[in-house]
Amino acid sequence: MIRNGRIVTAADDFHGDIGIRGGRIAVLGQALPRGHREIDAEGRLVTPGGVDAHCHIDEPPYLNARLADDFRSASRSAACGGTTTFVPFINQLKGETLAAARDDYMRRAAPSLIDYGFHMILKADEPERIRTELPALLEAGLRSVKVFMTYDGYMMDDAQIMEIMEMVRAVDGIVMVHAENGHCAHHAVSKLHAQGRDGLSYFPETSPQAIEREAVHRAITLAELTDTRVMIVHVSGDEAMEQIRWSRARGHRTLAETCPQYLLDLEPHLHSDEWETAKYICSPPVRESARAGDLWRGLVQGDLDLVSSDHCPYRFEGDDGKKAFGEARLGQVPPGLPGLETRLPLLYQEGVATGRLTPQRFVELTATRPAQLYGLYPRKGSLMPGADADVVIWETGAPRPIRHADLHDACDYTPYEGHGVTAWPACTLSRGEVIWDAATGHVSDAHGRGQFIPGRRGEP
Ligand code: DUC
Ligand code: ZN
Ligand code: ZN
Repeated sequence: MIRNGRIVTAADDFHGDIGIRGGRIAVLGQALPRGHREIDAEGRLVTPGGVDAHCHIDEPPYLNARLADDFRSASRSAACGGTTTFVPFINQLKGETLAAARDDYMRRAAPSLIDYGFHMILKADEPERIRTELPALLEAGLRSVKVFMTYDGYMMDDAQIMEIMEMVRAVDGIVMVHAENGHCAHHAVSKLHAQGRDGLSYFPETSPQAIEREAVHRAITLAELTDTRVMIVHVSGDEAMEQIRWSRARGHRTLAETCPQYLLDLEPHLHSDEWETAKYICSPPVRESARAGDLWRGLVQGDLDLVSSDHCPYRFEGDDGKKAFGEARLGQVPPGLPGLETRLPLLYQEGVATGRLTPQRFVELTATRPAQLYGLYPRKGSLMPGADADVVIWETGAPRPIRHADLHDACDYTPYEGHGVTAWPACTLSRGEVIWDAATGHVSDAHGRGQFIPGRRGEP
């Protein structure tokens, strides 16, 4: 029994108790009878566990660069940050069948502490394999794939993307699109190199908003032509968002995601050519326009559906992370920021504590909507009777600085070092089990208790 909390869901905000039985929510009410175990939530916020629908875990190395987190460390870190379900990517090895890649990721995920689903990243260089193998995987339950409009080996042409959209449409799944025009980005990098302007401070010039805006427009158009649900992932600025608004006004069901790194004002960290800048390099780049707050307005108005982390944990030190290629120059730094554990506290701080978002909208963006879109609702992202008892009890109070030393991932830095937050998960429950207790600093070591949750077909 979770007693006397301020219970916030995507719809409600009330004081009461939550009764849990057999790992599920049994009852919500007031003055409920005593439980076998009582958790005092007096004066505390209680929300559904977070659902992080975009994170990179244990993916194959990119040249010398290697992600620091496997499913053990990533799930531990997620739990301590209030996330009880994540949906990482299956990323196929060269020559591997798509089914073998899926089976491989099911094995890799076995030590997870929290529940999980999967999306699949599709690569450009094996169109025949996609053509022949993807329909069977979709039939077997895969609900979402990610395609890229940039990156060597990943960048697809429009026809290939349309073909994939048609396959995914057959199961009413979602095509996630990394929307940056790779041709334009390549051209910008070559030109900057030729001019000797290849320090890290030129990174924003390699992919300005126009490069994202054009790709978003194209992705939306391809989705319209194939009548497919498209998710524009990691929307970084107002220009991409304008395209999403435009397509919705025309009646299309375009979906969109952003991430904390695009909502906070990180762009000033890109002004130096020193290695330190590498800690803030992700694709698309963080934007100067974040200061204007347009993406926040998009979250309030519903132009954006969800906030994911895009956790991509390359270490800063060592020769297998941000410094893998040895030089602090354009094109030599693998893009990606860690953020699984900080996603919810940062969004709470910058959204709820500042008054930009209601607590309900915070829950909707970070738990309910991602669960709905990827077919995990109402088991996940909800506190309704029958749902999995995935619950976060929050501690709120004076600002506490984020310190990497206090986090639980396997990375060696956080881009948010020193950022003050006034809310932090005091206790995280997954299917009724306490997996994180901040009072004792204890994280469950029951690795392997996490379960694969198959995505249901279509939207609820
Ligand atoms: N961009 C991506 O597309 N993937 C991982 C990290 C990043 O910055
Ligand atoms: Zn991407
Ligand atoms: Zn990503």
